[in-house]
Amino acid sequence: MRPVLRDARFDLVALGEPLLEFNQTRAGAEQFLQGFGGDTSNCIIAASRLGAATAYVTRLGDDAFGRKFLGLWEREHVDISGVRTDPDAPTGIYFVTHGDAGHEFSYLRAGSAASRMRPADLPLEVIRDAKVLHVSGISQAISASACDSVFAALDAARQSGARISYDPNLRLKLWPLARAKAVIVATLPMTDWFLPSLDEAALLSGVSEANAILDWCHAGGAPVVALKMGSDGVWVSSQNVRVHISGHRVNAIDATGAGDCFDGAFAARIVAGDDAVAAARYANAAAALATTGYGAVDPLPTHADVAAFLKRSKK
Ligand code: KDG
Repeated sequence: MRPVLRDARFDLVALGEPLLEFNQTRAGAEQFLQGFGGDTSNCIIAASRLGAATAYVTRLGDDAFGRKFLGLWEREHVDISGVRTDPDAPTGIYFVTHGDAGHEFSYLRAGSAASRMRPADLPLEVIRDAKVLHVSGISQAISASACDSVFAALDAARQSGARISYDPNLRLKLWPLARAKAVIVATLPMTDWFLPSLDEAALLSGVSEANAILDWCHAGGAPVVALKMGSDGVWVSSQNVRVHISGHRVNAIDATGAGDCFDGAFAARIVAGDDAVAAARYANAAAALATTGYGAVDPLPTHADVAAFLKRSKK
């Protein structure tokens, strides 16, 4: 039997690829605002803003964009002792454009520094010092060696007693559904908290109704699932509980990174002692606030923001 969350230097360590973000100012506009993205980086910054002790594991290019990220994580109090610089490959970037169907991502990341992550280079001392390790399907999709690195990190974290948080973040521009499904399904039994969105879980499972999706996740080996439904809230399910938490009405401007904010907030509250339902209630509010500004990182809320919002929403 694995021990309960133990003492460790970091509440949350995330592993994956940061992407410099260029976000269209409105549908059809030619102007793009520079910001920061990359699902696991968004998640770790969200957790840090909410008071968790955090560290990030990745590789950056030795370039201006990589240096921007180092400055960002320093400002956001994210430990970077697990960040390596690759002299031979660039930091990845992506563009966010907006249209009637919501936002669309276009990537310039093939051959990026993070995609050259290899198990042999992992900073295991950082990963072993985590209470929770967070990884995503994007971390696995960017290359075969990154995928191997995720599995090696999961092994190391589990052996040291860390809990595993996993967001499939299905991006079909990065890998075909059949391969994504094979890898994600193989990862499910290694997780403690599986955090998919409704759309991606429906694609992975082949069923569309929330209860059927949750059953599919548990049958695949995920003990606790938070099924993110955007403005329709979230379902939380385990062997003992299945509850729906309603969404919040906010003036949503850009949903980029809202799911990552949920993940970071969820982990921050779990290590603070919440159970999965309480953590999801909090994360649901944090994610709603994350949609009220442009970009993946700028609108991420602080604990004071979330507490005030939850108080207002009770009235
Ligand atoms: O969840 C938002 C992320 O998807 C975005 O920041 C970019 O990491 C990204 C990706 O790979 O799509």
